[in-house]
Amino acid sequence: MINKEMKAWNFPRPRAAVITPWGSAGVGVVQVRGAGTKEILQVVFRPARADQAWAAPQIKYGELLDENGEAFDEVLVTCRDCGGFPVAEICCHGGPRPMQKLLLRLKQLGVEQVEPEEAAILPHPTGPAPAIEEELFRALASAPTVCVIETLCAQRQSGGLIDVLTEPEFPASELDLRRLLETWPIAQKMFHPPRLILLGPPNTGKSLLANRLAGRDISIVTDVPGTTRDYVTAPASVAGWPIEIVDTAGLGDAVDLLDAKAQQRTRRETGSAAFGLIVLDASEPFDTRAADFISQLPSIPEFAVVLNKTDLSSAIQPQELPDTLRDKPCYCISARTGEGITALSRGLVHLSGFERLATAGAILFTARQYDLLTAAALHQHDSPIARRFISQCLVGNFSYQ
Ligand SMILES: Nc1nc2c(ncn2[C@@H]2O[C@H](COP(=O)(O)OP(=O)(O)OP(=O)(O)O)[C@@H](O)[C@H]2O)c(=O)[nH]1
Ligand SMILES: [Mg+2]
Repeated sequence: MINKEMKAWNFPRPRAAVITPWGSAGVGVVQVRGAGTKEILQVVFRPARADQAWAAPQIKYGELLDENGEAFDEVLVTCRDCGGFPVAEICCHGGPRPMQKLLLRLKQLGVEQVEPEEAAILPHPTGPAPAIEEELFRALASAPTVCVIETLCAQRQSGGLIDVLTEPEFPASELDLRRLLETWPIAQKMFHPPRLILLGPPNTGKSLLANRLAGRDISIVTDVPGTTRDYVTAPASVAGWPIEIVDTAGLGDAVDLLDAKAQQRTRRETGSAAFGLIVLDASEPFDTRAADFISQLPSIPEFAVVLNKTDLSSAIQPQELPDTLRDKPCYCISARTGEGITALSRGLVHLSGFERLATAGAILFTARQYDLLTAAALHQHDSPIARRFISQCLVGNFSYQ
């Protein structure tokens, strides 16, 4: 419902977005912005001290009010000016209920709810934000891990993508464009995490290792061989990079129909994995189970070997591994104590390709950028048309005119 009072305000309509994750938490933040935001606050928010006008960066403490003027949450509110528009942030108590109630109230007042990605894009002080900055804010809003955030923020700093594309001399050669284009296949993984499959004979510690890498209990761990049946997947941050962990049923001679079916699933999942870890129990000499497993190893694009349980007496050394595994990177770890996990995590960052992003400087982070710079690379690097594609990549729409 948009009332008469609101119609008098200077539209565009105010918009609201929840900018913290849903779920139980200490605090949940709802952003409200656009013309009319301050008037909306006057309706839904009663400050504890009513005598103050809004002055950024002031934080006001007070209550949220429902349609009957009844208080339903105590909140902190900030309101600042951003590119000519007020932007308010209302810090509610955590848990979905107060935020849902606030959003409902805002909807009654004609406030449109938008996705958090949209909330991240604040009006640019000198007109519309250049396309690439808009993309940067959108990407940041969905960045899954700390290294992704750092990599994206670096694109605004010296040596980052914006800096490189705005250099008058860029591209000095076709190679400059090619180098940027080569970052895209890996940069895409920041938003589509590669799958890491844990494979091994039963009872070697795959599930305990999966829990370690994920930083939480995703899989059941017992000393009974054949504990994991259905494979278990979970997003994880490995040394700050996003990787999807896939814990699987142990492979070897199936002991019954259920085990055979579980192993079938393990093999099927291997097909969608970008890379893998072969987890072996270093505390036991190679037995027929391990040999059977290695002889039937499913094919994976890239993998490393993990000798687990180094906290127990070691029966296998890396140099004793069979030929099929000996030329692969090998990590001696204890999933129980955590020993060797840091080195393994670094190895996974290398195997996943993320390592190259950490040192790449400028990278491409959207398909639009990739398409436009590919188009530029199809022309002579310093031709006017190539430069127009590059300028379009920075600022907005391109036309051949
Ligand atoms: N001492 C020691 N025990 C470990 C280690 N890793 C795993 N274990 C133990 O080994 C047993 C099997 O661990 P799981 O993680 O369930 O092994 P799994 O490979 O997932 O087993 P399946 O699902 O049956 O294939 C459990 O008793 C774990 O506590 C380790 O690093 N050190
Ligand atoms: Mg398991």
